[in-house]
Amino acid sequence: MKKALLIVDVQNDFCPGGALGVKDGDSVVPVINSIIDKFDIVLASQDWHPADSVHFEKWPVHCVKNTFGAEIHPDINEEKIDQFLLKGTADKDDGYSAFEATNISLVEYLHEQHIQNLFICGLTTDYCVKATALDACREGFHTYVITDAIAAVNMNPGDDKRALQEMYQAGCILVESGEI
Ligand code: VGL
Ligand code: ZN
Repeated sequence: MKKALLIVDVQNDFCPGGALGVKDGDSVVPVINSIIDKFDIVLASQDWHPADSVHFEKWPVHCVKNTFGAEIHPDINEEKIDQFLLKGTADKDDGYSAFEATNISLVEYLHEQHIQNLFICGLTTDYCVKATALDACREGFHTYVITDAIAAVNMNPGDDKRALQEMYQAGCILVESGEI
């Protein structure tokens, strides 16, 4: 069965020093690089907001399209990415899930490529990774969440653990990178 890696939002603004930098955000990068060659297809989503998005009523301004903060972390080799997914592009919604990408239909793309197994990693555990993983389960993909290649906002302590529990209960399979 073909498998794809979906790297969610490993962008400068979610890494330490960024506008919405999360603790250990950049620690996912070497883990991702250690597994990136094991997949038939590699996808990367990018939070890609208009500067006037209503999203910024909830969050500090981050990942404004075509800015440095919205670029993928420089240590991820973009040549290995087959398809980019731009999301959060509307000015009126959050667009947390990569399945809400507006440049392509992710579901149609995965079906065309005959992908059944979808491995998800990246940022952030409690928002975009979670929303993407829940959508993937709902769409019927065998959905794996790579637990040592994700990092959380943790607005409230324990949000990361609750998010993992929610993904597990929805049918996601939790794996470590070494098991792939
Ligand atoms: C995200 C907060 C706001 C994420 C995006 O990528 O998880 N979190 N926008
Ligand atoms: Zn955002």
